[in-house]
Amino acid sequence: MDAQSNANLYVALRAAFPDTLDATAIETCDTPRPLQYTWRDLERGTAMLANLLASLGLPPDSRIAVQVDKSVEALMLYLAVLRAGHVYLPLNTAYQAAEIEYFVGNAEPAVVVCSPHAFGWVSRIAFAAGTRHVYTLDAERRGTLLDRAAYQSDRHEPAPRQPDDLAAILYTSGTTGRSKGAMLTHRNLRSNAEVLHEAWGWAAQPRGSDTLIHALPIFHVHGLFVAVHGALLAGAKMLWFGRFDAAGVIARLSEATVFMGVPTLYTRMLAEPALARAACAHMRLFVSGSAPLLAETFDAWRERTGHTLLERYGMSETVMLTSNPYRPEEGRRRGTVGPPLPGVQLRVRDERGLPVASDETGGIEVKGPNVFMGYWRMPEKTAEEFTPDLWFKTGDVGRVDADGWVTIVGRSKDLIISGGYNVYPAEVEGCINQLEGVAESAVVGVPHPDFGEVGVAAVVPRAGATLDGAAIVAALKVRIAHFKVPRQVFVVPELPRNAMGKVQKNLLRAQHRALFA
Ligand code: MCA
Ligand code: AMP
Repeated sequence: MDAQSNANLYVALRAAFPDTLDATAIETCDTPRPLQYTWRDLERGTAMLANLLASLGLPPDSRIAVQVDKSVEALMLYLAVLRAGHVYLPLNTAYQAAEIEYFVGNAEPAVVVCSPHAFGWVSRIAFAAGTRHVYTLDAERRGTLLDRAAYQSDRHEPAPRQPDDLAAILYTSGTTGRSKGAMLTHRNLRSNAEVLHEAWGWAAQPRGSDTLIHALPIFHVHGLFVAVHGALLAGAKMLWFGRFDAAGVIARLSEATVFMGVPTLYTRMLAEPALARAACAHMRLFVSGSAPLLAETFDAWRERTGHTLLERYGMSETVMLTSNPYRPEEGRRRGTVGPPLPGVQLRVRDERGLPVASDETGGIEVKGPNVFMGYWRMPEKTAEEFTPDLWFKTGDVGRVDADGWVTIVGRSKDLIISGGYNVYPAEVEGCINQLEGVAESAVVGVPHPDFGEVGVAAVVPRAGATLDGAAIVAALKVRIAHFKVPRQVFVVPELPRNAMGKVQKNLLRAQHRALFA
């Protein structure tokens, strides 16, 4: 089956590999010595992993849940899952036992891959949930996954997939506190990758001439789909960082042409004296997204490097929605996320669901081949998030000007975006409220110079109980991913409420907004 008749995303990515498979596809930058992976290594490695999965005799829609440190082999596992026709379920390495237990219980994966050091607790959770296969993989290429794959053939025919077959499930926390698995299809991912291939100038370069610095995690849309698909579809080499390191990335910019980051990565690079025009002279594109980009970061970047950041906007449920233009003559603008990408429809509605005039603010709704199929096994939640005429309600608040350019002004969903990670106050409050002696709590986001925004909690003790903010932080750190834990916890006699009894989070936000200034 060829790329025309088989909608498997891997087929499209593979078709873009350069003719010379012996060229370097990925070079590691922060391993003890640099490792070079050729395109042939990607082809063979993903075939062996796909054959291992095939040997398990799983039904096509089986979920393969993966919580491992970033490595090229972890990337190959993602590609192998696509290739084998299964559904990839990436999990943030920061998630702790209770979080993993929820995801595994909800998604019922056939296979779980985790770090060797986490095998004990992860396998207990997985086997209890009915998972039959648990493999391990660490960043040094050790573990049972590769041991087993080593016996497999390095040839594999990509499994036939239809455009609407599932390719991945990405969990995004919900405003009610429970995470929902966004179901993304081969069509969603492929259409978005192809649109970005044109929109960001990959297509206009001679194939194989670009080099992407990849320094984002590969368990979220930005690092896994936007960056990886962009590079693979262009036959571009990747300079691969297991962890983001500002000085390390700057030192490799002279070999690269494209970089993608969340705003925190840009502010951290701006803090490095080595960031200068000369260091960026070889670059053609810097992309920012996943969180609001401050005007001062946009300006400082232009001033220091001579490059204008290209800001774009997207979601786990929709992949990329809008983008500032690639071509400088079309003008990248500060403060806007640009017009909708080709094929994406975007509209703004007021609270009653009625259209607003241009430049008026309202809820952003979208439609297009990139929009997900719904939340895994949550038809009611899915129905709630779509309008009757099937537009997806993003929960972002914004406006569109007369030329169609979109500006995000806020969110109707109660969400904190910290260093590009989403933190849902409802989830954190739920966790705090279960602690002994807690009557109730409220978590709000406040400005932070490094992470853009961080959570701060106000906690009310039960009558007669004595609470300590630091002890609450410590208790949370063994229960939830550390990036979700409020930076500061205030013990207060009561929460500010309005006449209806609703907690006035805006007052809490105002009270603490200068905490990290
Ligand atoms: C780490 N910590 C954080 C964060 N990251 N706290 C709040 N927010 C964060 N983002 C905490 C750790 O738990 C730890 O706390 C302490 O900070 C230091 O951790 P460390 O691992 O050393 O941090 P780091 O390596 O410096 O990580 C910061 C980072 C990372 C590089 C900015 O957060 C990152 O890679 N962010 C990118 C996230 C991303 O890819 N988002 C895309 C989502 P403790 O000491 O207590 O343990 S996709 C998306 O949003 C949509 C679709 C889109 O539009 O792209
Ligand atoms: P996630 O669910 O993790 O994929 O996060 C998606 C959310 O990130 C969106 O709904 C927005 O609130 C936010 N987001 C992504 N890109 C931008 C951007 N360029 N500016 C402001 N917010 C953004």
